[in-house]
Amino acid sequence: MKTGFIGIVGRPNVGKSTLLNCLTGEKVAIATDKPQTTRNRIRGILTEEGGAPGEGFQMVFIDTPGIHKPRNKLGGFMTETALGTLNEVDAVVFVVDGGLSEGTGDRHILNILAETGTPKIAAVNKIDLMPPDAFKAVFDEYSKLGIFAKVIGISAKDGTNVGQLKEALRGMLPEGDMFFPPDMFTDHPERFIVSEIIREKLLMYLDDEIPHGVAVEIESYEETPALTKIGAVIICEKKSHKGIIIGKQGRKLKGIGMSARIEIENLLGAKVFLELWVKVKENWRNNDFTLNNLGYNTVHKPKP
Ligand SMILES: Nc1nc2c(ncn2[C@@H]2O[C@H](COP(=O)(O)OP(=O)(O)OP(=O)(O)O)[C@@H](O)[C@H]2O)c(=O)[nH]1
Ligand SMILES: [Mg+2]
Repeated sequence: MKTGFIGIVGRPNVGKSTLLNCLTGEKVAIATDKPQTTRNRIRGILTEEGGAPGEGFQMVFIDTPGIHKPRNKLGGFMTETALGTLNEVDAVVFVVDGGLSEGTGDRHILNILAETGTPKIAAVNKIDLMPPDAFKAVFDEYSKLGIFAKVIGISAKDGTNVGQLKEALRGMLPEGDMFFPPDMFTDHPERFIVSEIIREKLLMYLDDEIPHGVAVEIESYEETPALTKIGAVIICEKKSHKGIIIGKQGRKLKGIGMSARIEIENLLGAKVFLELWVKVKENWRNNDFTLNNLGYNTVHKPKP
């Protein structure tokens, strides 16, 4: 069968994580309207065994942080993680927001992609928001670069043309054995997904600069037959941010906790008791020790 790894890369907020979820049919990655939502590589697996001989495949998608000009060590880790993926996969999907004009950020990534030998597809996303004539111009622009084996207009939100993208990617993968059991859709531990769900609710409930400065650390995780008890610390950068996160009479934090708990219960199929604390760690995004503790530490060196 066809098996391989596929990197999903692009600028922040273009819809990479939404695409990962659409491709796998599962909510593997958190996706919000805030740029720089994804901070690690997120792996999602899609296996199709049936059909005619030779039609089966296993695709391991690697969603990556949005590539941007870093302003702190966390941003540096994120961009390095994304770029390090390019040479470690069998195919790359470069996602662009069709509604945005090409910026210096895109040109920077395009230059890197042009030098990367891995086969590439450009996915012009959010076509549901684009008038058809606008798509034609973007399609021509990316086609004439000569970097991409294919340019496809998609909507990761409603699934338009995502099947076509999948088909094109299948054709790029080598023959091989499965890397993961066929029913597995991610290899991330539940604790990690739980911390991401809490972070997603924080991003959704908070405005302005605070979301970028929060992180979630699972402190305790206890499974009993009756319920799963989870204790998590929300790290933020300023005392004033802590006050905003907690809210008047603790209302904001309560809302965040409740919506996270409902989703975690769905994920685990168990009753959950979720306890959240908020801690201030000034400038943690530049603190190696804290970054390391939070798992923002793996340096991906491209293959020689
Ligand atoms: N209308 C529309 N919105 C989309 C589409 N795909 C993604 N979005 C929205 O775009 C926003 C960003 O989506 P994400 O999937 O988080 O984007 P990302 O590229 O993973 O972002 P980072 O992780 O921050 O780099 C969210 O509000 C999505 O709902 C699409 O096809 N159409
Ligand atoms: Mg993302």
